[in-house]
Amino acid sequence: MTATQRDESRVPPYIKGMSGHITLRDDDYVIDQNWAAYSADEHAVWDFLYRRQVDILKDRADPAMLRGLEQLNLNRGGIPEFAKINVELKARTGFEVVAVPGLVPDEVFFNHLANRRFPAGQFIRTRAQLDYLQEPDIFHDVFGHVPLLTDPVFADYMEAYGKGGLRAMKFGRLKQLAALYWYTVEFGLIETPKGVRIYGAGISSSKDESIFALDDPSPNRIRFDLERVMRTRYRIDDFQQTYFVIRSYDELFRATVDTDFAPLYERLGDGVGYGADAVLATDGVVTHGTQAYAKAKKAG
Ligand code: HBI
Ligand code: FE
Repeated sequence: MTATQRDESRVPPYIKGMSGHITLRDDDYVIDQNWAAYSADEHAVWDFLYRRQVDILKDRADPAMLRGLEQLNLNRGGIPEFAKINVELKARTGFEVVAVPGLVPDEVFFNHLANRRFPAGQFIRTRAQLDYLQEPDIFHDVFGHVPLLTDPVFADYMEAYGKGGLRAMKFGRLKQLAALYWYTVEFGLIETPKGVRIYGAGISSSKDESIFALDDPSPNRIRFDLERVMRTRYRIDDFQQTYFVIRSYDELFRATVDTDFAPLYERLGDGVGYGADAVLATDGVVTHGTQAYAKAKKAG
């Protein structure tokens, strides 16, 4: 029987398309977390990574992220059980964490976010990958991304991003929208009364980049501007050469809802013109980096 003929009463209520009609999406990549199957050593890897990061982040992460860790009891020890996280998370912002095998196609990813579902990797890295892995594992996703989903405004931004992603696909502007995700959700910094702090999951789940992003003189730190970010190339293989600093999650959310993306996508064309290390005369420069780290790596 094809997906369209599948008995609609069996389709879980949450699989609704953007317009509210049921899309028989049997490719949403959602799997059972199968929490009971994690080994004692996998729980121990989570505990090691958790304790190491929370120690580094206590004066480096945005307090909203640290609050989220507590509110969701991610500090309880062992790999968190999504069913337990979701009781608290849904009550706060309507978000829920769903388990997926790893990276999912962009459209599937956007659709989940648009429906307030965060797709988190079900697997955890091995001890050989403690300091770096390319694919998002459960530590990157649940320690890095999920705590901030307890913040109502950030949750609004993530839903708006998901809806924007589905729209960007229609305009063929995925690259520019991916740059927005990269420089905010993955590698974003935020201004706080106590100074610049980390909120991007790619930083907060990384031992070394949690220090580099705030302390090192090498990278640029530039005030967030939506169009500037969407025009900027980024690194997927190493520390970022530029970090963008927002003043609040409201600034981020407003940027997505107050922008008419059709003319912006027209203006953007299909390039991402600025280099990862660019500093423009129009930039709000917080730190003009030395790029010493990137230069040394290139020379190496
Ligand atoms: N899939 N599971 C998962 N997690 C991600 O962060 C993710 C993804 N697919 C695509 C993707 N991110 C990026 O291309 C976003 O910019 C869309
Ligand atoms: Fe991520």
